[in-house]
Amino acid sequence: MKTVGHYLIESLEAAGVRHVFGIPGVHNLELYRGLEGATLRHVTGRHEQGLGFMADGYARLSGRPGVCFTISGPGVSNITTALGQAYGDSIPLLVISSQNRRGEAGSGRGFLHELPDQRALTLPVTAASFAIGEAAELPAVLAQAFAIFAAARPRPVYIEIPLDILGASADALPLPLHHGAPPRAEPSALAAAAALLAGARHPVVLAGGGAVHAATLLQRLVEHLGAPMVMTTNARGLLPAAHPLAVAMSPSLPAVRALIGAADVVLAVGTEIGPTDYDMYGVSEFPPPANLIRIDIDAGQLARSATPRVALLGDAAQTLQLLLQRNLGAPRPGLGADAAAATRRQALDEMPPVYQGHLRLLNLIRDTLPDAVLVGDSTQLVYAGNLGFAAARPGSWFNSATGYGTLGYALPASVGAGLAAPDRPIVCLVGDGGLQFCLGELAVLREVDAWIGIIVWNNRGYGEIRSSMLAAGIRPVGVDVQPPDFALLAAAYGYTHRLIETPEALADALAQLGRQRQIIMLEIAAD
Ligand SMILES: Cc1ncc(C[n+]2csc(CCOP(=O)(O)OP(=O)(O)O)c2C)c(N)n1
Ligand SMILES: [Mg+2]
Repeated sequence: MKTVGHYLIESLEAAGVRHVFGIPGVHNLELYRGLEGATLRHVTGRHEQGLGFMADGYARLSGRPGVCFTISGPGVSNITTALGQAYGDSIPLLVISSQNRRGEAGSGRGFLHELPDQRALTLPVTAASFAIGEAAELPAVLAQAFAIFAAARPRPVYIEIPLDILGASADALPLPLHHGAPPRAEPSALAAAAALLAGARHPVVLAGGGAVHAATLLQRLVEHLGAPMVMTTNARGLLPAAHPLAVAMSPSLPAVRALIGAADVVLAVGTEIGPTDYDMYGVSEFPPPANLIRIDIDAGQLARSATPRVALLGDAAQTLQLLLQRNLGAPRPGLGADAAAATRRQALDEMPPVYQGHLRLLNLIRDTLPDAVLVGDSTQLVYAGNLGFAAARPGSWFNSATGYGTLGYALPASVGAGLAAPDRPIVCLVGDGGLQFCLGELAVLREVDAWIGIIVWNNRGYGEIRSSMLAAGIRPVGVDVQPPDFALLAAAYGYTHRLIETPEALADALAQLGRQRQIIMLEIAAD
C-alpha cells in the first residue's frame, strides 16, 4: 500500500525538492517511511528553529522552497520563529507537520504533543496555512502551496496532517498539479512607466529582495538610464561592488536619502520600502518620492509605505524584461555615475569611525574570498554591513538583522546556504550572544560536509544592547553575559579554532579556508 507519507515524498520529488530539513518523532514516523528509497536528502537538525533557518538559507541560495518536517506541538511552536524571519523577508518555506489523530486534536485531554490549534499559531507568519481533514484534500493543498511559490509573493506555507491520515492509503491520490504564473503588468502601466523613465534626467532605482533573481536585467536597465541603484540589505550584490552606478548603502543614511530626494523619477523594484531598511534607526520616516514607479508581485505591497504614480504588478524579472522592450529614450550610461560616487563617499564619511572600521573588515573578507556567501546574524559587524557593505555578487550577503530581526539565524542558515551552493565557501558572521541561540546546530556542519568559516564576534555579551542602554541613560544590566570558551567548544565538535587578533591573521585564515574545504571557527576579540 502507498501511504500518505509516501505520497508526500513523491509529490515533493516531483516538484523538484532535493533536500528536506527535519526532526523525526513518533508523530511523523510515516513521513520517514516515505523517505526510504527516495532521492530526497534528509538533513537532521538539533532544534526545529534551526531547521527553519536552514531551510531559509537554502531557499535564498537555491531559489527553491526550503522544506521542513516537524512533529506536532513543540515541533511546530519551535519552528514559528524561523517562519517569522522568512515571512518578513519573503522567503519560500514549506513546513509539513503532524497533528494528533482526528478527534484527539484540541480535545484538551492531554494527548502527547497536544497543541489545540497549530494552524492558528502559524497563520500570522505564513502566506497560507492548512489543516488537513481528509487525505483527498492533499493534492489541491499541495498545488496551492506550489502555486504560491511559483506565482505569488514567496512566503512560508504550513500544512498539518493528522497522524491517522499520514499512515492511511494514498493509492487513489493524484500527484498535485503545478500551475500558476505570476501576474503580468498591464500594457498601459508599462507605457506610463517607460514614458516617465524616458523623460527622466536624474532617475534613481531602488532594488529590494524581490529583485534577487533579476540582477542581469536590472543592470541592463540602470546602465541604459544611467541611474544610480540603491540596494537594500537583501539586494546587495545585484550590481557588482565596483560598478560605477552601485550604491550598496542603506537608504536610512542621509546622503542616500539626499540622492533619492534629488531624483526626478524613482523606480522601486521588489522592495517593501520597509522601515528596517529605509529608517533603520527609527529616526525619521522615509519621505515617499513624488514620481515613484513600483514593481512588485504583491498587489497589497504596491500600495503600502509609499504610493506610486505608476504601479506595475508582476514578477520583477518579467516586468523588467517588458519594460526594457519599451522606448526608454537614448541610452545614457554615464549619467548618474558621479552622483553615485559622491553619495558613496559622503555616506561613508557620515558613518561613525567604528562602523567604518567594521566595513573595512567586511571588505577584507570579500576581497580575500570573492566567491564567499556571507551569512549574518544580528550583531555589530552585520549592522555596519547593512549600512554600507558592497557585496561582490548576488546571493553573497543576507542576515537576520533586518525584518523580523531574530538572533540565532546565521549558523543554521549557513548550513542551508552551503547545501544549496556546495562549491562556494560560507562565512558565518555571528556574535557571541547570537551563536548561543542555536549552538546545537554546530554538529550539523560535519554531517553536511560544510565549507565554512564561523567568524565569532566576541564582545562578551549583548554588545549592541549594552550600547543602547548606555545611550538611553540606563545602567547596563542583563547584557554582560559570559560566553563559553569557544576554543573548547570548537574542540568538542572536532573543529579548528583560531583566535584572531589582527586583520592580517583574519586574511591569512580566510585565504586558507579558500584553498581547502574545512570547518573553522575564527574568534575575534572585540571591544
Ligand atoms: C530572539 C531575539 N532575542 C533578543 C533580541 C534582542 N537583541 C538584539 S541584538 C542583541 C545582542 C546580541 O548579542 P551578540 O549576538 O553577542 O551581538 P553583539 O550585539 O554583541 O554584537 C539582542 C539581545 C533579538 N534580536 N532576538
Ligand atoms: Mg556580543
